[in-house]
Amino acid sequence: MLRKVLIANRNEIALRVINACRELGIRTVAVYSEADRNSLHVKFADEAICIGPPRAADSYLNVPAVISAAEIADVDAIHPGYGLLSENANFAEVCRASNIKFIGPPPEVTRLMGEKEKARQAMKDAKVPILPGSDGIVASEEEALDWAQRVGYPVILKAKAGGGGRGMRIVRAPEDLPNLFHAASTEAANAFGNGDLYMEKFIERPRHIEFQVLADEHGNVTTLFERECSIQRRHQKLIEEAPSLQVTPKMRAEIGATLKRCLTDIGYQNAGTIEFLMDEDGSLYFIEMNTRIQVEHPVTEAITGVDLVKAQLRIASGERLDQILPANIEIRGHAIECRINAEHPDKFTPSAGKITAFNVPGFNGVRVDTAQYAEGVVPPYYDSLIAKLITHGANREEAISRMERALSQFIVQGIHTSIPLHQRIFQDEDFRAGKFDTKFMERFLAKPSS
Ligand code: MV4
Repeated sequence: MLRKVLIANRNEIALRVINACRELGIRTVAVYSEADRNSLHVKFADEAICIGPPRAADSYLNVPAVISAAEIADVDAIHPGYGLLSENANFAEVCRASNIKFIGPPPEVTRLMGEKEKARQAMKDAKVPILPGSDGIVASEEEALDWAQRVGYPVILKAKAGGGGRGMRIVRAPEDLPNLFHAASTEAANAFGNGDLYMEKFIERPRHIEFQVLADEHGNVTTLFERECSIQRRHQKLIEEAPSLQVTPKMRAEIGATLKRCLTDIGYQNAGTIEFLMDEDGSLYFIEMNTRIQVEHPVTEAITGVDLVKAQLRIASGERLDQILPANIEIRGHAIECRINAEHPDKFTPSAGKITAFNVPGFNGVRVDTAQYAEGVVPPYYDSLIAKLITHGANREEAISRMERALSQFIVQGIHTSIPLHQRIFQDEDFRAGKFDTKFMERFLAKPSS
């Protein structure tokens, strides 16, 4: 087992990793920025090291500072959490060169999945369904016009180095393509330092469905079913659930078996998520892979009983999946997560400041992952997530009714939060009926009553 782990992250996920380490008897080292001196991850870790000024670029993203802290504290591994350095292959390489275990896949695999058109090709080779589109990069407008004609409009141009919706343009007609090609390429070059684009058939109202996987370091891979993440605004997920009502047991088994083969071939290790779009006919198509633990991992934990972060730590210690997981994992009930953000209710702008009152709900089937507390401060430098509220029930109805009760008992004063927005979404007929896609929030926010 690992002896001592540095957590290169902050907020609820840092605390989540500390708790998993504690259960495994692993010592923990927190790192923190000057803005996070009074954060709970600092208080609850065995040791804590300040790594720089508030801005993430000067602290949590500062590779030499993080590595120096790891060397000073003499850790044998680093858990990157999500965001920040979690999908940075160069960081994983520096860890390797410094003899520190990076808790995640090998840098080569992270790099492959970071190049979206290469990931697409790797999935295609393994018979994972992908959308019709270009073979690799579209090098010019002319090539793009050629591919678009073959694929059929509408198409979507995406950045090879992309993610989060930047460098993406929908093209509905050939006459619009030249301008959109340049716009997407320029945006991608500015955002990612690489303007290369690839192309896919555009799905108008997709659902976002993703599969959780775990892989050990001995070539064993298992899938832990799917999450439905279509309730999102501006590429930020608001509500996630597991399982998806749209995925049949047959699809689940087929996709699971295909992913298992694919990730074994690729040499995947540790936790990962494979994102799919579901079209109007209910077919699933791979779009990208995330090589990290995700924000919404607790809904999978709720329905499988597997502690994914403990599994990550045990995998990184060299344990085999058959030592970590029970022989037969089945889906138990239904789980939903609300991301509680510190944000202004109308403008959705961040609402930083001091929390004056804080009551966390509890009772059967309710989990709250948070690093906030009364009299604590939400700094303006980082993302606005202040808590994840997860409910679990025998079925979706029970998970929903537990969520409604828990939301009503979640009290946060001093800053604005998304709790009222979540309460309104849970009253929506379409949401309650499971009738939604990635355009749901646009329609919902346009309704006069919402
Ligand atoms: C798409 C798509 C429709 N068709 N690809 C947005 C972020 C990036 N991860 C992929 N995205 C999309 N790719 C094709 N071929 C629609 C989106 C999309 C989306 C996807 C998942 C969740 C929310 C979304 C919101 C807008 C657009």
